Amino acid sequence: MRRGSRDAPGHVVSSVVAAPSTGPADQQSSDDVAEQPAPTPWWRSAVFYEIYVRSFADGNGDGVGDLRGIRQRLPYLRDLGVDALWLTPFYPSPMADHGYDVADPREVDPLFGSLEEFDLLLAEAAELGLRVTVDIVPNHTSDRHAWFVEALAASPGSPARDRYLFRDGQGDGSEPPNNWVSTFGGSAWQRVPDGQYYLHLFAPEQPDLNWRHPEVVADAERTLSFWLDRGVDGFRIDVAHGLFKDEQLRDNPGPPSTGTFGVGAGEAHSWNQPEVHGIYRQWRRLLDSYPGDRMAVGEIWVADPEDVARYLRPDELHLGFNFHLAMAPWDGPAMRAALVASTAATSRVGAPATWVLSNHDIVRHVTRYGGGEVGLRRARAALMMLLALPGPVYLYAGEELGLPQVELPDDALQDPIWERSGHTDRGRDGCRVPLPWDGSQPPFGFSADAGGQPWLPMPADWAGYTVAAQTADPASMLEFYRRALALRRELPELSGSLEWTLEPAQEDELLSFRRGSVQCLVNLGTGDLPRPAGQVLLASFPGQHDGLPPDSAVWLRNRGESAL
Ligand code: TEU
Repeated sequence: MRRGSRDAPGHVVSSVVAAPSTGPADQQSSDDVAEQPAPTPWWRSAVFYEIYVRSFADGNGDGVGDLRGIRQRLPYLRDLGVDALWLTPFYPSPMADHGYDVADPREVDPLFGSLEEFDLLLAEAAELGLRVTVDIVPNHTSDRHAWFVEALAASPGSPARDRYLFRDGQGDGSEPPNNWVSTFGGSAWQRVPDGQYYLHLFAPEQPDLNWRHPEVVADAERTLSFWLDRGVDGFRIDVAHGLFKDEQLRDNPGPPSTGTFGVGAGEAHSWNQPEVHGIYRQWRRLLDSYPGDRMAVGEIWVADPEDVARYLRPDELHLGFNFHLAMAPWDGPAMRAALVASTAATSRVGAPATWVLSNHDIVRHVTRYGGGEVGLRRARAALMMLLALPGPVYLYAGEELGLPQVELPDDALQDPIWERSGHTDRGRDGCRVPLPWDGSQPPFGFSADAGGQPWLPMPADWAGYTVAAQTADPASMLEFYRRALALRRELPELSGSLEWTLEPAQEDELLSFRRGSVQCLVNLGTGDLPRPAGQVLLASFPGQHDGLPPDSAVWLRNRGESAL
């Protein structure tokens, strides 16, 4: 069942001075029509919105977000001005990693709803012009998946064990098969009663699949087809850089890369194996066999931008999150280096860079950029930078409200990282606190039943962050996001290629680039900077200002006549 068209009415936007007519060239001759280039696929410039399902909106009052809650908030998402949604896993799961431990990839966990509810969500989203993409988790299953239950019951060397990576221990058998460590802390190997070990690059409840097994390959394609047949517009591929491991499972040459934005040479044998590209070529053929420009974005946590670009070749994935910028500090040279390296690498394979600043795994960028008023100011400027760049953008639910990272009490923490790190790493719950919708006290309208305790405690002082409190307040983060998203949609100039308008030597404090007649300037410094001539289309700072204040951004319409 394929859903309706995308011609649903867009949201009402403020009127913007239209791009100046180019005169007769506006009128297309029949020759022009014949030479019309193929339309640009929607995903190359879309604004996606990540919904961490359990934290967005709770439609049945049990304290956990669900599909019904999302359905109820679809008009809010239409009015925000995003183009597409990314729903994190809502499949049957014991929730050891809150849904990224999937027990059945072709069903809906009753905690979140049902397949019927999902179909309703798809149809209602299409009526509002919203596309829907879903997560696929191919690297591993839950330890409650039927395959793994069968593997545990089987004996060493049996075919059932070959769908996963079971190995005998080293030495007298009591040492793990190699030196690999879990992303969540501790060894990546779990011993089972008969003495064998199985690999889990994440939690022990997430056994890694053996992607050299044909049934594993076939089952993943069955899952893709299942959701494509239901009408999804695409996928976010979890751990896209995983799947294949070194065939001999050799020791990794060095320690895991820390403080960077992805795996590096130290983990050369456990991630980013060349065989993975063959899978994505198969998946691309499958996606392209469906109408409607279905797409896939890879979560490719790989440090080298050239490595990431290999996943984005024309016959592989459409998009890959750019974590280089996401992990850059609020610093001109660092951000420019990330922007230049990423756009250069992806453009060499004809793909756009996919910009993101927050998601359900990393500290919310309002806090990363300093928190408080400074963090909010910088987050506004960062949004304007992202929306002015060529390529699609992924927003993370709650960033439009200016939500900060939350310091949760120890007894509230549920991320497996907290336990597996021996209580040294507080994990990711702080960026997953449920969204505040209205009211003056927790759960701030998150749950249909005000009595429902949200699955993570919400700060008592969040009344000012609620959607209701920010709606119609021209100074609020929410109304700023709405204006910026509407303007990006209305500005035809924001479709050309990127041109830097300042030499690197001047980049210490100022990022400045141009797309057509729109110039974007971001002041990452601590003092006012002069502002070039031009019509101010949008500013991240309130009120009138001759220059460009610290931690702020502006979009100007000019022709580039004026150097700084
Ligand atoms: O994350 C994959 C992954 O590599 C991240 O764990 C990342 O390395 C780390 O969080 C950086 O801080 C995906 C999902 O996004 C994550 O929520 C899951 O826990 C993980 O896969 C396992 O499925």
